[in-house]
Amino acid sequence: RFSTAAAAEELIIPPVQINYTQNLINGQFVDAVSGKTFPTYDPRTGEVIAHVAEGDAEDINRAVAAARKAFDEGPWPRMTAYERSRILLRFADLVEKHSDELAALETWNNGKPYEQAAKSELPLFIRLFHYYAGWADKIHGLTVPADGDYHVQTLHEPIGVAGQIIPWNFPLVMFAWKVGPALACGNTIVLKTAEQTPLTALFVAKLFHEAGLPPGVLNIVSGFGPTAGAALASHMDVDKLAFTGSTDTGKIVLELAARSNLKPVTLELGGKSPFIVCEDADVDKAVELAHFALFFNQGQCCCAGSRTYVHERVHDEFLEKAKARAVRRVVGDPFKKGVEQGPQIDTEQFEKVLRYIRAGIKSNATLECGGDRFGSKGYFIQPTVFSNVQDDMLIAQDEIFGPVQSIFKFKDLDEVIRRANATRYGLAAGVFTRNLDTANTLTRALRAGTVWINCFDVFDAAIPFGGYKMSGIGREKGIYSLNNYLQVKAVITPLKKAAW
Ligand code: TXE
Repeated sequence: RFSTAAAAEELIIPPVQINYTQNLINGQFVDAVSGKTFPTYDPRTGEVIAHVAEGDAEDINRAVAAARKAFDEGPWPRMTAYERSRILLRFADLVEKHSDELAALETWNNGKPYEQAAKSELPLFIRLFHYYAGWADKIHGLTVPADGDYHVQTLHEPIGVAGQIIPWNFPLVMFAWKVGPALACGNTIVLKTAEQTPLTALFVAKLFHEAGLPPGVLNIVSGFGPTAGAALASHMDVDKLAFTGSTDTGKIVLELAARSNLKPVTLELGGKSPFIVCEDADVDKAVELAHFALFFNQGQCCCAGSRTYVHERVHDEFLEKAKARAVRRVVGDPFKKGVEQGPQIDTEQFEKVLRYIRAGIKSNATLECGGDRFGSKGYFIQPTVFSNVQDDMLIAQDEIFGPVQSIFKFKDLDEVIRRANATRYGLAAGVFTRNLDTANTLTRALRAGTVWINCFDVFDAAIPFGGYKMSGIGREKGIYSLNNYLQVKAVITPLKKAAW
């Protein structure tokens, strides 16, 4: 049980217990077939908080068989869309009831500030399920005015068994982006959580069954990528794959999908998003937004504004203030009130970020502040700012995925457009200006799936999200996500008595 009474005044921890550590297959919590478990950690300390069933290919086989049966024979795709919608809404209500515990568990296993989990991610999770519950009974085909004497219609049918692989940076939100639309369309699911953060998905999946979800519709397997993840991506009985994670792993799962049964794949991958501060910007506001765009969630966001381009006229003032803001950033126990930044997720990510910081120093970018670990235990890193960053440096090209802001100087719009687009990624971009023409010019020119103008990280359920170039394939959220989980069937009937 996780409740430190002595520190209770300082910490805002609702008591939470880890009740679910087994795989959830066909509505039952079960051990891994191999009997194996793996540890999951508290990133504040690196201590083990639970041992979780370690699913591999055999567990995936069982989960897919359950999902297949639930799809082919079970009530879920056959019940009315309204009934499905009601179950999604009941689930959202149950999550709301357990919000504090879920936010605490999310923070405990992931390290993100509790206030962020509780005030922003849980409400967004609930909103996503309300949104997709609303779609469930509004999915329908068309009548098509084809040539000839035919009545032509399209049926929009669920695609079947969806395989979903999610990362650790937003365990609950990623669950909602994937599960919400798939269930609204009447599919069944096998979801593999990230090995770093298996706990909250199991908790909410339990709540789904309390809400009346039939067994086998949503199966959750914890485990590692090359075993459980690869088995799911290459399974012959999985009809669709949705993946969020690194670009390198995205390539692997796309290949596995192609080599097995050619299942369609949506990919939401890495990024190196530009955040462009124009010459007319209110510098104080630009500094705050650019800071948020990069440092939010310990810098562990696929869309992080990790290349801050600042116009030369405001550059020096911006730099001083950006550095001061980073120095002021409150790092510490994510359960403490007012803490803005918790630890990185695990030792690999912690080491990776520190390696990039060393690479930045070596390539002669100027280290303005930070640059090292924070404290002596856990995976905390000091908020770090580099200036004099050049486009060809490693820190300017690779996704660092940590609290490291890189500041670049530019002279004019054509130049910044060219430089902002000179990346293999194309997930998002931020633009900070008061000039409408500048905003319009940049919006049209930037090759990115999302452009935030004078805002950043606005993640409404209805707004589509996804990447250009090597940031991914397809869109999630909004109406766009429904197409990922539907098949279109064309039905043609002669109007006149045909000569058959
Ligand atoms: O990602 P992986 P990792 C980026 C970020 C980070 C880097 C590495 O730059 O530093 O990726 O993180 C599963 N077959 N992002 O190693 O490997 C894995 O188990 C099938 C960006 O955590 O992509 C997990 O569930 N599945 C990102 C998921 O893929 C496999 C979020 C993501 O892990 C697999 C996370 C395989 N062979 C990291 N190998 C974003 N877009 O938000 C791994 N997995």
